[in-house]
Amino acid sequence: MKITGAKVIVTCPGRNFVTLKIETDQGLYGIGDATLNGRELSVASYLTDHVIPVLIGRDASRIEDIWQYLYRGAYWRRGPVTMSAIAAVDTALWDIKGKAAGMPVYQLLGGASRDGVLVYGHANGNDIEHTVDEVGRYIELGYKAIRAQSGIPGVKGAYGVAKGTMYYEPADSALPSETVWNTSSYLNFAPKLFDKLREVHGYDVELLHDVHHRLTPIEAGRLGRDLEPYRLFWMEDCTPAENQEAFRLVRQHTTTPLAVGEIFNSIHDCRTLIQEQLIDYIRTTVVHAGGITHLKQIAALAALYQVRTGSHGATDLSPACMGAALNFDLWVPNFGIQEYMRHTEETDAVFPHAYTFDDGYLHPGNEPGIGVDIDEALAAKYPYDPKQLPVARLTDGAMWNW
Ligand code: GCO
Ligand code: MG
Repeated sequence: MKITGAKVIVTCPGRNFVTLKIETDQGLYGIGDATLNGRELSVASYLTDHVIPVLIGRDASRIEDIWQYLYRGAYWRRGPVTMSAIAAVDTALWDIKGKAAGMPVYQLLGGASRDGVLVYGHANGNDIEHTVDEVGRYIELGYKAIRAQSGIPGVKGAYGVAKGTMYYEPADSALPSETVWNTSSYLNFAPKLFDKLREVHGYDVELLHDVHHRLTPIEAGRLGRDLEPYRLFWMEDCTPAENQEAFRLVRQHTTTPLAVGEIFNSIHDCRTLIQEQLIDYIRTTVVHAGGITHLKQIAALAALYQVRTGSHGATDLSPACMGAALNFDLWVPNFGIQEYMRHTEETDAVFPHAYTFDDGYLHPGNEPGIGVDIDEALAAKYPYDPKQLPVARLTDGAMWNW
């Protein structure tokens, strides 16, 4: 089965998405997500200018060989742009293979290991009371696991607090908006938030929290310890992980489970974290970590150390990524949880999909391939709208990690 054509579709049904569509001489096509929030056109160019020309004429069934060809062949290995581009090709080829076999991708991977994919939703509010109400609303919607983020008194633009309550999108302006971060206010506040959440909602619901790279390792250790009574499912990205060894210090101080990896793009980014059992959940995802082919390797390494998966699933990852992720999640033996932020109705209309939510679980459906399509005519009605992620500064004006 030969690849006869490929194109990149950039569309903005509420937010920007980059999608690769690969066509074959047998009339089958596949799609893959290539969205890198705030840097979308870099991946679009990488695909159009450098990858598509070398795909034409190749055998679409040789997924592994094409992955190796693009990874080794670039010479310049790794990095979010390269790995998102490779992921898009990889996902589209798994989609094609599934369609050729008449099976959903999870069947090709080895079949379902579970009946459904446990997901967590995002509840956020302007203050503790509001966040407590929002968590209650998610419980009513059927969620078994909920991430809670709250505005912090005196902190302008705390991470994770949406303007609306259902659809959160941090990339909100053409030039990065500026937020201010205050570590001591946050460290004093966060335990109070979870104390109230447990008092009102009890311990049956799983609660998660994202620190979004804001703390130093010793501060992260202290927060983890202070949150221990509230039994978090995980504390996410508590400190930047470029230096993986930094997590030794965090780990020495807390038994709160740790999750890291949404900005990783390679197994090498998480090798030390996994092999030294410095984390409990690895958050690499299909689109930013080289596709299903590479995610399989990361998950297999993680399984040796009882580290489970917890893939990133924010709204900047398109439904095409979600469809692929859910097929992966239904199969992967060491699955932990899947993040699920709902897309807007406009986005869902551009990407018709087979996956469904029921009582806290998603299922990828049984359509052949990844179970997600793109309506190109509709996509064309939503032109690219440049948007960037915010930046964060400390109260003295110095740059910090957003
Ligand atoms: C998460 C993430 C996101 C990111 C976003 C950046 O845990 O869902 O931290 O909200 O900030 O994906 O584009
Ligand atoms: Mg996160």
